[in-house]
Amino acid sequence: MDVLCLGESMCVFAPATAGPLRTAVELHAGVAGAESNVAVALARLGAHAAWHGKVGDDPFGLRIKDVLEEAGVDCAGIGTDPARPTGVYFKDPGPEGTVVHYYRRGSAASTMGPGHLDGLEPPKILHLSGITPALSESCAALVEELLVRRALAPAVVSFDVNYRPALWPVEEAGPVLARLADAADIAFVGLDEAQVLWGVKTPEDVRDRVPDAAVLVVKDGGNGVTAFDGEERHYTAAEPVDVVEPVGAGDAFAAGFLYGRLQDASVAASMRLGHRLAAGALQTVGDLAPPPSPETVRALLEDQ
Ligand code: KDG
Repeated sequence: MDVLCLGESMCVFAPATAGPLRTAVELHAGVAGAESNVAVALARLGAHAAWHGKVGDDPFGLRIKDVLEEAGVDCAGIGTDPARPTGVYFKDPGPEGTVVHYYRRGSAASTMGPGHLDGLEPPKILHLSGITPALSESCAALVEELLVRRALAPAVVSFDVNYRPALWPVEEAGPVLARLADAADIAFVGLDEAQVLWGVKTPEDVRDRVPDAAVLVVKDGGNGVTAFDGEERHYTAAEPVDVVEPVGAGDAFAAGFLYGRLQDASVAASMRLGHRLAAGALQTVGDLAPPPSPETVRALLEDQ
């Protein structure tokens, strides 16, 4: 197994035509989830990627399995909880941006806990995010077990901070997410979320807050990405794009970066592939865009 991604996936509904949820008559349905997005993007690039999580015994859970399987994700690790629903959420577009309404408390995924991955072969990379510890106490304990205590012993643990304010307040999330990011081999964080979580201003400030992550990737939207790799600092500019919808761009970046690392590409080259995947996600309404061609991937991963 190249990459095992663990987290919660949900069905997402958004107005099918412009306008707020309150008056929408038709809704567009899809599948969403930060970690499953990473698995899908990696599988589309040709990696052996699995998504582990729990869904309810309901049509939403079946839909998640169908969509991930169709994308080539290894779904053998999807558990079903007959007593709990699959989480869902709704997007409400408005003049101030899109507001998200989650219906996921008590979901099947929220019952994951320590021991969830017991007995599995360690993958090359285990990818987790800061959404999971916000789901429930048992999910938080599972992340501690896998990330801090390294229960599964993968070669690399990757952690995307992914702060979701609707799930937990900043006072609670800030210290927890800094500690978890610091325990990772590869940590991703947006500069904007780092500012909210830790009151920092620059990528260097973020490095001071997260000094121990072996590789720390600080994403600053259209301003580019700075990565700290031990003592080295790398910067790459973002690709200029007309943004259609930003959701999923962070997951796409993480997938591109991790794919580069799987191919033993340098940090700088992995950032280039991350940017290319993120650019695709920014230009599409859904979370992810089709992958670049294998020739483009190879060219981006070559050191220039
Ligand atoms: O990164 C995109 C995710 O935020 C979206 O797919 C939904 O996983 C999600 C969440 O918990 O907000």
